[in-house]
Amino acid sequence: MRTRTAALLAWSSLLGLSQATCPFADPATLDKRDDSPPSDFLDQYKVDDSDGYMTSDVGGPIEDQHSLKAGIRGSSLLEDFIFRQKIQHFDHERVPERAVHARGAGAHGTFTSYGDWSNLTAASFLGAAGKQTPVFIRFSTVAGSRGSADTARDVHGFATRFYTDEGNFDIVGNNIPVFFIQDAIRFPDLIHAVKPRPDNEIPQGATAHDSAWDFFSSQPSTMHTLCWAMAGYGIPRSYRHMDGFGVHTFRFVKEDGSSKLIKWHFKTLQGKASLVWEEAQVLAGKNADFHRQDLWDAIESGNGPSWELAVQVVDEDKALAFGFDLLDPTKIIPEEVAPLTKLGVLKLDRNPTNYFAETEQIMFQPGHIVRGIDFTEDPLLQGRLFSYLDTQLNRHGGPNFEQLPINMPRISIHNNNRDGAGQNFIHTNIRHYTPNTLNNGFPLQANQTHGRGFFTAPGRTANGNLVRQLSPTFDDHWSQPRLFYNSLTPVEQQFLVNAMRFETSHLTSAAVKRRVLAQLNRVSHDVAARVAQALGMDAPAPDPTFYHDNVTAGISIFGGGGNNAILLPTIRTLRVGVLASAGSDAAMRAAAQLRERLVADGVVVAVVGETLAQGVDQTYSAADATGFDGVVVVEGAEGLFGDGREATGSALFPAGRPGQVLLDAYRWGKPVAALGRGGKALQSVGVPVKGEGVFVEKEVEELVTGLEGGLARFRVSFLFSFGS
Ligand code: HDE
Repeated sequence: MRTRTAALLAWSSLLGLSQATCPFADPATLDKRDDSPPSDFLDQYKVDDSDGYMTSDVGGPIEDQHSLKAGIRGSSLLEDFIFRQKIQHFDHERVPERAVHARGAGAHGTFTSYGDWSNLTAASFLGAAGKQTPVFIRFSTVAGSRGSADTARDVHGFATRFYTDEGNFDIVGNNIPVFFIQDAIRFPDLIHAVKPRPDNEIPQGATAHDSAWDFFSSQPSTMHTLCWAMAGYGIPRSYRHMDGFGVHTFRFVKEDGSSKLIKWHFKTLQGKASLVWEEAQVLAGKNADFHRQDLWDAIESGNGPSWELAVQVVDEDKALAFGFDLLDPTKIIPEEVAPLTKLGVLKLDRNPTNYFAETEQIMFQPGHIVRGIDFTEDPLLQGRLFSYLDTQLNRHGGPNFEQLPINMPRISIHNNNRDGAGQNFIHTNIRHYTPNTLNNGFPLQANQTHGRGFFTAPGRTANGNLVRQLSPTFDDHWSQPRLFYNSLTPVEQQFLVNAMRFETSHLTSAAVKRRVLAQLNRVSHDVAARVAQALGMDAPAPDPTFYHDNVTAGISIFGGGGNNAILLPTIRTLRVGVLASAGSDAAMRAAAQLRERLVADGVVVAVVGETLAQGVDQTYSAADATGFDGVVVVEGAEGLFGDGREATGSALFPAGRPGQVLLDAYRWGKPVAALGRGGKALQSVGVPVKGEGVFVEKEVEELVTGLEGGLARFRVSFLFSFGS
């Protein structure tokens, strides 16, 4: 049984805390860091309880199932140190949840650089082809609290830590490349507006309420991010099916000090895909853990997700060259203006061992930066550099949060920061000040030319009068939302309109509704008119100042449907429900055959039956279309479907469940299929057997070909009755 003491001993020796072994003690070794991490740095902290006696926190063996009492029916005693310690520890189990992004899930992985990128940056983790760096990514929603549903419509956090050999580097990004506001000082207002009402704490993790849209419509810088969030980007199919973005413009700095402006992108190698809104709402009740479960299962099955890390690179003197300001975080740089350079690939392959110790305690900061990368003057970024450090102090209760195992850099730490609550290190240097002579000047100062130190891009300048205002180059809030809207396919535009209709239908204030329509109308009269129709209000007259017909690449999630659908690069890990009948041998044989065939292609199969008989994974009473990316009815099960309302074959599930699963899958645009006489089930619930995304075949092989093609087109190319 590994003890905490042993772990701490291993830790301090790994970190070279003894001055005798400190790599900085001998100047000859200054640039030769040999702190190569063990295969899993966190292993040394893991506590294995698979044998041995229970102990108190200070190590003595104990029993802790009964408190100490004065007499068998008497009062408990204050002297019961076992009781006090156990209850006290429990009372302090929670730390404050994140003020935003409280709900999330994370995993470990590795980044591998495609090349030596010293032509762009001095960052060492990008310094050689094949160079590997451990990473941890935490995905999240923003508004909901820690126990909220994964599928709330929201911007999603995409925070990545690189444990580089020159210190930790975090890209604390989102799955949407722009943000609601342009100056950090407005962040508390934004979050107060979107969070639940202060009187009744309603609604949880949702923006369909007056205060959110009161703020959005009074603060038009929100329009661009709102459009992304109302399109499929707000309800991704999984964390694995979304891109990530650094949002702000940053800088790459080379060894010689020259710098360029960059934007970070993480491009999903699973393909982009989104849920549909009704499905997301149903999921919030049926499986609030849908996204964390998906990520966990994919990694456990050896199908961990990957992203390519890419940058758009722009010359320093081009910050204002494209008709907007690169310091404005509400703007994308269209890919036509600055193409993506793919720097490397990042793969997640290990789930956390302990959610709290890893996912909850990882403390990201945009200020965790490494040599070769630098900030810009983006006023949102500048404010974040304060906020994240401050929030970590609040969550941890002291300044030593970087010493938590998940936050520890994978290289040794040497500085004169001392003490504080929870200090884990035993510093041996008694001359903990600089300059000193009594410790031979150590630790030395590292900079651009000595010790591969961090340095600020030497070309950066600042001057000007002190002003409390935003630059007028941040003023256009409507051209880019329109660019976004123009770049969606008609089905996706409808998706966005439907989302706006849903949200604004919840508003009670007529003034807010009118202001929302006025803002939408500056983006698109078409959108404003369609939303106004649902609200029963008159559409405002066109407001064409910012109207244009430009489009840009990379916006559409699903593509145009049919042959123009954007295909997913892989259907591995997508889930197919095989609707069978435990009472029919033919159905169970066909289900087994289908399972074998689909599993061979990496598809996850769940066979559904009336009872958990051999070969059945789920009952009809537990199964739901939300759990599947595609659904098949096999021959022999058709008798269970009745007319979609009546249960005809069994009293083991609520009336109409099989038909409900099938119909929901179809309504939500998922491919549905039937084998042989199973086609009757489609007819009995009103699914057109020749409809788009519907595959009725006699042979398993043909059915699998059709169904897998449908899965790759990821449903929305089939979306029909979706409004207008
Ligand atoms: Fe955050 N944000 N944020 N944010 N943010 C936090 O930090 C904040 C912003 C983002 O998985 C908090 O550790 C301010 C933009 C992610 O642990 C807090 C402003 C982007 C995460 C905070 C912003 C983000 C956070 C809450 C406006 C995308 C979760 C807990 C200036 C580029 C990280 C914490 C994780 C978390 C402040 C705006 C992304 C309160 C003041 C823009 C992914 O410090």
